[in-house]
Amino acid sequence: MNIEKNQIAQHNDSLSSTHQQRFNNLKSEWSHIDIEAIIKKLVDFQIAIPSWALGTGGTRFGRFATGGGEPTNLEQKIEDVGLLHALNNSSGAISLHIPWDIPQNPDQIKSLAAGYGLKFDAVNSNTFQDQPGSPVSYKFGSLQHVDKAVRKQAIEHNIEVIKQGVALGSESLTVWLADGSCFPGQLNFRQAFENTLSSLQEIYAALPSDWKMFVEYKAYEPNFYSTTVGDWGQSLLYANKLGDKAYTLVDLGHHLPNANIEQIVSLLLMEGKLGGFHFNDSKYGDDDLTTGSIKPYQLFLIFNELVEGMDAKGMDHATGLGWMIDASHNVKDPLEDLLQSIEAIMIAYAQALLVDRKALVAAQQNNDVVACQEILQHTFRSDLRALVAEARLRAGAALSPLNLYRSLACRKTLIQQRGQNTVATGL
Ligand SMILES: [Mn+2]
Repeated sequence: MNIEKNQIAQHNDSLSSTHQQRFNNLKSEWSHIDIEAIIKKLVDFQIAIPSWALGTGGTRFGRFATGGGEPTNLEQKIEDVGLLHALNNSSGAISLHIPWDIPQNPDQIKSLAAGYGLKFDAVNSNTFQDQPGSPVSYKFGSLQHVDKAVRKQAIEHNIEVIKQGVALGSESLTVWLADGSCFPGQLNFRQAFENTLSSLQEIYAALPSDWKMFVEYKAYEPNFYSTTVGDWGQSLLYANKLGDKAYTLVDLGHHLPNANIEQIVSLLLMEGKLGGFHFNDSKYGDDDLTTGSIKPYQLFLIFNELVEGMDAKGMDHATGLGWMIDASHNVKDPLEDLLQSIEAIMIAYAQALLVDRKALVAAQQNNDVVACQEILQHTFRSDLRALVAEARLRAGAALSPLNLYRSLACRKTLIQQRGQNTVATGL
């Protein structure tokens, strides 16, 4: 379904006076800050939506239908991301997963996406599942496999994904490997690393000159004893050995409990090796919950390091890194969940932009630990929702995307158009 401009305008009109009051209060509270410059950064900031997050997710115990009207093909997935982008103007890209989303006619898909103002973010390969009819199996790994024929199949798949991405105007490949082992002794760690590295080198050689390769790490699952790209150190080893076009990708849920992710992103940025970011939230493991739903302070602290580190390198916040949501929605309407995630990301970004950097540096130099904490928590505890809403308003999007989505009964329309029992490809 499409949302018309007049529907957004009508919604914004109905909230206008309350919003203006809140925004004016905020402006006077932050009158020492160039608020227009902050709004411009918020308008420019875009977070890619993965094609696999538009349907209901499941766990290994099962999958429950939550709403109906799920997209059943790539065109409908693009339509859903277009709907999100119309509502919030912050979801201007889609990230495809091959082979779940192989475009039959790339030019047609490209122009469909462009019609919604969407670009194609990183393309994602899949060597964590066997596809029907595959001659060899990934049961014991893909790029790390002891059998050269399995490695070859996985390498060729990744090169095929690059070709699909080139046709769509994508500029990066994300490689996440399920490779690892479930039991001690199952793998020779060094051989698994070396096989993986030489396989990645073959894929790297097929990258177009203006492309990036993101090497995503994950501490455990589906393998439970070792993972061959298990943490940021291992990812950085691969990225450094591969070359300038290879970067580490940080997924918030892919760490052991209590890892200091803000420190990880700071050091990766320092090394010029942070390439992309996957947002989600978790309480225990890779829970893939709505971003900001469990640990909003951690999200802010990460953004604080991202902004500080990118500014130190003179990087453009909007284009310097690949930003994407990587979550799964078991009990919520996927589109509502994504709207909540984007809102949380934009608020954390806004909070990070408002940190008084000069005062923080001075407090750090004076070892004034109390002041350091006060400076960070001052912005974290400030309500910046009106600032984020103002950025949306300026960009022609909705002051309250979730409320508009609900009042227009978008899910009901999608069910009418697509049916109740549709199932999207994905996790
Ligand atoms: Mn991820």
